[in-house]
Amino acid sequence: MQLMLPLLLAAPALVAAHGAVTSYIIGGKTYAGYEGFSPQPNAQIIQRQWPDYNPIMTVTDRRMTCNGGTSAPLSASIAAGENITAVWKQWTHQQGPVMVWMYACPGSSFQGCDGQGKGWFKIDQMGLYGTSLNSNDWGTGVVYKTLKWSSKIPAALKPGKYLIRHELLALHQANTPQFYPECAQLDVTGSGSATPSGSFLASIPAYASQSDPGIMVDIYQGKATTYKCPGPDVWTG
Ligand SMILES: *[C@@H]1O[C@H](CO)[C@@H](O)[C@H](O)[C@H]1NC(C)=O
Ligand SMILES: [Cu+2]
Repeated sequence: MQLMLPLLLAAPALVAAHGAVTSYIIGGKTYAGYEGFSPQPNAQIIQRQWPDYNPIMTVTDRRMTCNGGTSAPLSASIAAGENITAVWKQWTHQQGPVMVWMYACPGSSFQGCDGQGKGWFKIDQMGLYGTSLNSNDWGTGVVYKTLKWSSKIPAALKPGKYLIRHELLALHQANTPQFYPECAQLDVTGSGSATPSGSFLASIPAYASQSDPGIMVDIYQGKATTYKCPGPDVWTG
Protein backbone atom coordinates (compact mmCIF):
# COMPACT_ATOMS: atom_id res chain seq x y z
CA MET A 1 0.00 0.00 0.00
CA GLN A 2 2.80 2.42 0.75
CA LEU A 3 3.94 2.24 -2.84
CA MET A 4 0.46 3.23 -4.01
CA LEU A 5 0.41 6.52 -2.12
CA PRO A 6 2.39 8.72 -4.51
CA LEU A 7 0.18 7.57 -7.38
CA LEU A 8 -2.97 8.48 -5.49
CA LEU A 9 -1.57 11.89 -4.61
CA ALA A 10 -0.66 12.52 -8.22
CA ALA A 11 -4.16 11.81 -9.54
CA PRO A 12 -5.78 15.21 -8.77
CA ALA A 13 -2.94 16.98 -10.60
CA LEU A 14 -3.69 14.94 -13.70
CA VAL A 15 -7.36 15.84 -13.49
CA ALA A 16 -6.48 19.53 -13.21
CA ALA A 17 -4.24 19.42 -16.26
CA HIS A 18 -6.96 19.13 -18.87
CA GLY A 19 -10.42 20.52 -19.49
CA ALA A 20 -13.76 20.15 -21.23
CA VAL A 21 -16.74 22.23 -22.29
CA THR A 22 -18.89 22.64 -19.18
CA SER A 23 -21.70 24.95 -20.39
CA TYR A 24 -23.05 26.77 -23.44
CA ILE A 25 -24.46 30.26 -24.01
CA ILE A 26 -27.03 30.91 -26.73
CA GLY A 27 -28.77 34.27 -27.08
CA GLY A 28 -27.78 35.33 -23.58
CA LYS A 29 -29.12 32.15 -22.00
CA THR A 30 -26.77 29.71 -20.29
CA TYR A 31 -27.31 25.98 -20.69
CA ALA A 32 -25.66 23.90 -18.02
CA GLY A 33 -23.38 21.21 -19.29
CA TYR A 34 -21.73 18.33 -17.63
CA GLU A 35 -18.97 18.90 -15.11
CA GLY A 36 -17.20 15.63 -15.44
CA PHE A 37 -16.15 12.39 -13.79
CA SER A 38 -19.51 11.37 -12.31
CA PRO A 39 -22.18 10.90 -14.98
CA GLN A 40 -25.66 11.40 -13.51
CA PRO A 41 -28.47 9.24 -14.88
CA ASN A 42 -31.01 12.09 -14.98
CA ALA A 43 -28.93 15.22 -15.42
CA GLN A 44 -31.16 17.72 -17.24
CA ILE A 45 -28.55 19.01 -19.62
CA ILE A 46 -28.04 19.45 -23.37
CA GLN A 47 -24.53 18.03 -23.29
CA ARG A 48 -23.66 14.40 -23.79
CA GLN A 49 -22.04 13.25 -20.55
CA TRP A 50 -18.43 12.34 -21.04
CA PRO A 51 -16.95 9.91 -18.49
CA ASP A 52 -13.79 11.97 -18.00
CA TYR A 53 -11.67 14.56 -19.72
CA ASN A 54 -8.45 12.69 -19.96
CA PRO A 55 -6.93 13.21 -23.38
CA ILE A 56 -7.76 10.94 -26.30
CA MET A 57 -4.48 10.11 -27.99
CA THR A 58 -5.54 8.73 -31.37
CA VAL A 59 -7.85 10.16 -34.00
CA THR A 60 -9.29 6.68 -34.57
CA ASP A 61 -10.32 6.19 -30.92
CA ARG A 62 -14.02 5.35 -30.56
CA ARG A 63 -14.35 8.09 -27.92
CA MET A 64 -13.47 10.73 -30.52
CA THR A 65 -17.14 11.02 -31.47
CA CYS A 66 -18.37 12.73 -28.28
CA ASN A 67 -15.73 11.82 -25.71
CA GLY A 68 -17.72 8.69 -24.95
CA GLY A 69 -20.97 10.60 -24.32
CA THR A 70 -23.95 8.98 -26.02
CA SER A 71 -27.10 10.92 -25.15
CA ALA A 72 -28.58 13.83 -23.22
CA PRO A 73 -32.22 14.40 -22.23
CA LEU A 74 -32.39 18.04 -23.37
CA SER A 75 -31.53 20.10 -26.41
CA ALA A 76 -31.18 23.84 -26.99
CA SER A 77 -32.96 25.76 -29.71
CA ILE A 78 -30.79 27.99 -31.87
CA ALA A 79 -31.59 29.90 -35.04
CA ALA A 80 -29.39 29.38 -38.06
CA GLY A 81 -27.16 32.45 -38.18
CA GLU A 82 -27.07 32.73 -34.40
CA ASN A 83 -23.92 32.19 -32.30
CA ILE A 84 -23.30 29.51 -29.73
CA THR A 85 -20.61 30.04 -27.12
CA ALA A 86 -18.98 27.07 -25.45
CA VAL A 87 -17.57 27.66 -21.97
CA TRP A 88 -14.76 25.73 -20.28
CA LYS A 89 -14.40 25.81 -16.47
CA GLN A 90 -10.71 25.23 -16.98
CA TRP A 91 -8.29 24.71 -19.82
CA THR A 92 -4.52 24.35 -19.66
CA HIS A 93 -2.89 24.06 -23.08
CA GLN A 94 -2.05 26.89 -25.46
CA GLN A 95 -0.84 25.18 -28.62
CA GLY A 96 -3.15 23.54 -31.12
CA PRO A 97 -6.38 24.25 -32.98
CA VAL A 98 -10.00 24.65 -31.96
CA MET A 99 -12.38 22.92 -34.37
CA VAL A 100 -16.17 23.10 -34.15
CA TRP A 101 -18.18 20.44 -35.93
CA MET A 102 -21.84 19.65 -36.52
CA TYR A 103 -23.71 16.49 -37.48
CA ALA A 104 -27.26 16.27 -38.79
CA CYS A 105 -29.20 13.60 -36.89
CA PRO A 106 -30.77 11.29 -39.44
CA GLY A 107 -33.95 10.53 -37.46
CA SER A 108 -36.43 12.64 -35.57
CA SER A 109 -34.94 12.03 -32.13
CA PHE A 110 -31.60 12.56 -30.46
CA GLN A 111 -31.73 9.12 -28.87
CA GLY A 112 -30.73 7.27 -31.97
CA CYS A 113 -28.34 9.97 -33.12
CA ASP A 114 -25.01 8.28 -32.64
CA GLY A 115 -22.77 10.48 -34.80
CA GLN A 116 -21.70 7.53 -36.93
CA GLY A 117 -21.06 7.66 -40.66
CA LYS A 118 -19.66 10.38 -42.88
CA GLY A 119 -21.90 13.15 -41.60
CA TRP A 120 -19.69 15.56 -39.66
CA PHE A 121 -18.82 19.00 -41.01
CA LYS A 122 -16.89 21.92 -39.58
CA ILE A 123 -18.56 25.26 -38.99
CA ASP A 124 -15.59 27.00 -37.41
CA GLN A 125 -11.92 26.52 -36.61
CA MET A 126 -8.79 28.36 -35.60
CA GLY A 127 -5.32 26.91 -35.88
CA LEU A 128 -2.15 29.01 -35.72
CA TYR A 129 -2.81 32.73 -36.26
CA GLY A 130 0.81 33.83 -35.75
CA THR A 131 3.95 32.56 -37.45
CA SER A 132 5.59 30.48 -34.73
CA LEU A 133 4.29 27.03 -33.92
CA ASN A 134 6.07 27.25 -30.58
CA SER A 135 3.99 30.22 -29.41
CA ASN A 136 0.60 30.72 -27.80
CA ASP A 137 -0.87 32.17 -31.01
CA TRP A 138 -3.32 29.33 -31.43
CA GLY A 139 -7.05 28.73 -31.16
CA THR A 140 -6.52 26.78 -27.95
CA GLY A 141 -4.44 29.72 -26.68
CA VAL A 142 -7.55 31.88 -27.08
CA VAL A 143 -9.56 29.31 -25.11
CA TYR A 144 -6.82 29.37 -22.45
CA LYS A 145 -7.14 33.15 -22.10
CA THR A 146 -10.94 33.50 -22.36
CA LEU A 147 -12.33 30.04 -21.44
CA LYS A 148 -14.89 30.62 -24.21
CA TRP A 149 -15.37 29.98 -27.90
CA SER A 150 -18.11 31.55 -29.99
CA SER A 151 -19.22 30.14 -33.34
CA LYS A 152 -21.94 31.06 -35.78
CA ILE A 153 -24.38 28.41 -36.96
CA PRO A 154 -24.32 28.84 -40.77
CA ALA A 155 -27.27 31.05 -41.69
CA ALA A 156 -28.28 28.84 -44.62
CA LEU A 157 -28.27 25.58 -42.62
CA LYS A 158 -31.41 23.49 -42.96
CA PRO A 159 -33.44 23.33 -39.72
CA GLY A 160 -33.34 20.08 -37.76
CA LYS A 161 -31.70 18.15 -34.99
CA TYR A 162 -27.93 18.45 -34.85
CA LEU A 163 -25.02 17.52 -32.63
CA ILE A 164 -22.41 20.21 -32.12
CA ARG A 165 -18.95 19.04 -31.23
CA HIS A 166 -16.22 21.27 -29.82
CA GLU A 167 -12.77 19.79 -30.28
CA LEU A 168 -9.56 21.10 -28.76
CA LEU A 169 -6.47 19.44 -30.23
CA ALA A 170 -3.52 20.04 -27.90
CA LEU A 171 -0.10 19.87 -29.57
CA HIS A 172 2.19 20.92 -26.70
CA GLN A 173 3.92 17.52 -26.63
CA ALA A 174 5.93 16.83 -29.77
CA ASN A 175 4.32 14.17 -31.95
CA THR A 176 1.88 13.34 -29.13
CA PRO A 177 -1.49 14.84 -30.05
CA GLN A 178 -4.21 15.08 -27.39
CA PHE A 179 -7.85 15.40 -28.43
CA TYR A 180 -10.56 16.87 -26.17
CA PRO A 181 -14.02 16.68 -27.81
CA GLU A 182 -17.47 17.19 -26.29
CA CYS A 183 -20.94 17.26 -27.88
CA ALA A 184 -24.24 18.97 -27.22
CA GLN A 185 -27.68 18.63 -28.81
CA LEU A 186 -29.14 21.51 -30.84
CA ASP A 187 -32.51 22.11 -32.48
CA VAL A 188 -31.65 24.42 -35.35
CA THR A 189 -34.50 26.63 -36.51
CA GLY A 190 -34.84 28.96 -39.47
CA SER A 191 -35.74 28.86 -43.11
CA GLY A 192 -32.44 27.64 -44.55
CA SER A 193 -32.25 24.68 -46.88
CA ALA A 194 -28.51 24.07 -47.28
CA THR A 195 -26.59 21.03 -46.16
CA PRO A 196 -22.91 20.36 -46.77
CA SER A 197 -21.82 17.54 -49.02
CA GLY A 198 -18.79 15.94 -50.61
CA SER A 199 -15.41 16.97 -49.29
CA PHE A 200 -16.95 19.02 -46.45
CA LEU A 201 -18.06 15.79 -44.75
CA ALA A 202 -16.01 13.45 -42.59
CA SER A 203 -16.46 10.51 -40.24
CA ILE A 204 -15.56 10.77 -36.57
CA PRO A 205 -13.59 8.87 -35.37
CA ALA A 206 -10.92 8.98 -38.08
CA TYR A 207 -11.64 12.31 -39.79
CA ALA A 208 -7.94 12.31 -40.74
CA SER A 209 -5.06 9.91 -40.40
CA GLN A 210 -2.94 9.87 -37.27
CA SER A 211 0.05 10.85 -39.44
CA ASP A 212 -1.74 13.93 -40.82
CA PRO A 213 0.73 16.86 -40.56
CA GLY A 214 -1.92 18.75 -38.57
CA ILE A 215 -2.01 15.93 -35.99
CA MET A 216 1.48 14.44 -35.83
CA VAL A 217 3.42 17.65 -35.25
CA ASP A 218 6.58 18.67 -33.47
CA ILE A 219 5.89 22.33 -32.77
CA TYR A 220 9.42 22.76 -31.39
CA GLN A 221 11.38 21.73 -34.47
CA GLY A 222 11.57 25.35 -35.62
CA LYS A 223 11.17 24.90 -39.37
CA ALA A 224 7.49 25.22 -40.26
CA THR A 225 5.81 28.59 -39.81
CA THR A 226 2.38 27.59 -41.01
CA TYR A 227 -0.14 25.02 -39.86
CA LYS A 228 -3.15 23.46 -41.54
CA CYS A 229 -5.94 22.12 -39.35
CA PRO A 230 -6.64 18.43 -39.99
CA GLY A 231 -9.92 17.38 -41.56
CA PRO A 232 -12.20 19.11 -44.07
CA ASP A 233 -12.47 22.83 -44.80
CA VAL A 234 -15.01 24.87 -42.85
CA TRP A 235 -18.49 24.93 -44.39
CA THR A 236 -20.10 28.35 -44.09
CA GLY A 237 -23.28 27.56 -46.03
C1 LIG B 1 -19.97 34.72 -33.68
O1 LIG B 1 -19.13 33.67 -34.15
C2 LIG B 1 -18.17 34.08 -35.10
C3 LIG B 1 -17.38 32.87 -35.54
O2 LIG B 1 -18.16 31.92 -36.18
C4 LIG B 1 -17.26 35.12 -34.51
O3 LIG B 1 -16.36 35.57 -35.48
C5 LIG B 1 -18.06 36.29 -33.95
O4 LIG B 1 -17.19 37.16 -33.27
C6 LIG B 1 -19.13 35.78 -33.01
N1 LIG B 1 -19.94 36.89 -32.58
C7 LIG B 1 -20.13 37.17 -31.29
C8 LIG B 1 -21.04 38.32 -31.02
O5 LIG B 1 -19.65 36.52 -30.39
CU1 LIG C 1 -4.23 18.24 -20.58
